[in-house]
Amino acid sequence: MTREISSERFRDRFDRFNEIGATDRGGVNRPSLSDANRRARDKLVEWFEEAGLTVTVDEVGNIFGRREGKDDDLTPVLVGSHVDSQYNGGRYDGVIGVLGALEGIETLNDIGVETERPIEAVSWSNEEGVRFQPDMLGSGVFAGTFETEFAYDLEDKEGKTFGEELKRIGYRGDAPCEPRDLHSYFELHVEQGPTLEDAGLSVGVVEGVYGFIWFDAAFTGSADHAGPTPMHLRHDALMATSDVVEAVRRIAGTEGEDLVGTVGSLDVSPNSINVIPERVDFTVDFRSYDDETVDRAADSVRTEIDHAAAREGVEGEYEQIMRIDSQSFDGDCVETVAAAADALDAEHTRLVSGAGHDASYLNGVCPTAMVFVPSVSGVSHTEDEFTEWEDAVTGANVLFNAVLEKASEPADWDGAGATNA
Ligand code: HGY
Ligand code: MN
Ligand code: MN
Repeated sequence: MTREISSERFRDRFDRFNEIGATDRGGVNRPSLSDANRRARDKLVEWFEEAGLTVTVDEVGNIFGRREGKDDDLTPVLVGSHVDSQYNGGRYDGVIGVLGALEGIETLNDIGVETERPIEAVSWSNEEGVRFQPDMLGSGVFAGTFETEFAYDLEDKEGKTFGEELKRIGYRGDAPCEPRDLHSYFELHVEQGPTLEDAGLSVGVVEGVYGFIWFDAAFTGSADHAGPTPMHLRHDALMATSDVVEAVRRIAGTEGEDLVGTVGSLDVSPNSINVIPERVDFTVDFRSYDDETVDRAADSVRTEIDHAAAREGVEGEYEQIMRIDSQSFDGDCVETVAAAADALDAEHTRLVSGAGHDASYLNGVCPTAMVFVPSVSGVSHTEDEFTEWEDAVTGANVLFNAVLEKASEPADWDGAGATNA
């Protein structure tokens, strides 16, 4: 028997939540550990507590809301996403997954269902990685990939550390952030790509996530006057950078069928119209579902940086700041999502995510799967990000019924359909 959430309450919460850090163009600006992010966290804790959840904040600021089950010794089903955003990002990225998790729990409260297993809603810290790199930091520490001290020492462009900012906003919790026994993890997220919309479908059953690599890179040349300095005497950091930017596009176009490459951030100094650029700091992001493709692209771009530096007579440097392998989700959890979509008559397809998600790290801790809903025009990480509310509700219902199925599995579950709720 399928259960359905309250679309009205979900919508009301979604709109009220996105008033926090709202931008004039209909997006949100709630970067990690900013004041807006603190207000969003405060609102979430308030709603978790109103829903009767036991709230725990861990040492890197991950927020958990636990709903007890009949047998609290059973491992919990974890469900959630993140509420930090891009600078001037979208209203749906992450939020739809955290509020979708809460809405499912509220619905269980409404219908008075006590599940076999505890259910925990979660909001992971620093998923976006825009202010503090790497991204998916809170879930990465939870999965044991990063140490807590590594996270605390990360600095933003103003030299503020993650640890200081976390304490400043009051979310440096006491609970240890480390792997623990979980039954399974589910995450609802907007697709952030065109597949579902192109296919006219409302639900994506996500089978895995691309692997990716991030570099911080820089060229240091010689500043000089843009007028009297002959071209052959220049050591222009931006000219070397432009060779590498062109190379990233070429590598992505030639070294892998699904390979994508991006130079997303670039700072020029002294950044003056009539001064030859002395230094350029830039980033490189390569992704593919094939890990060897990612590694090949990384090798190629390192070679391109060395060659550009030699050609221009500048100093080149690069540092790998993020590397995560591609992930294939747990077959049983994926089938549970597909079965929930079928039971709800939600037309769906299976796909792999080009965007990174906290589920990538949870996949190393417990059986994990994701539910996607369409992004209009496939757009995301901008203020124009949009998902039809009907699709958001369908996705939240699929998530809810998949979680309910798993939370109904008793200790000695034999694999047959478990939901008796
Ligand atoms: O980079 C990503 O894919 C995610 O938004 N952190
Ligand atoms: Mn996200
Ligand atoms: Mn994102």
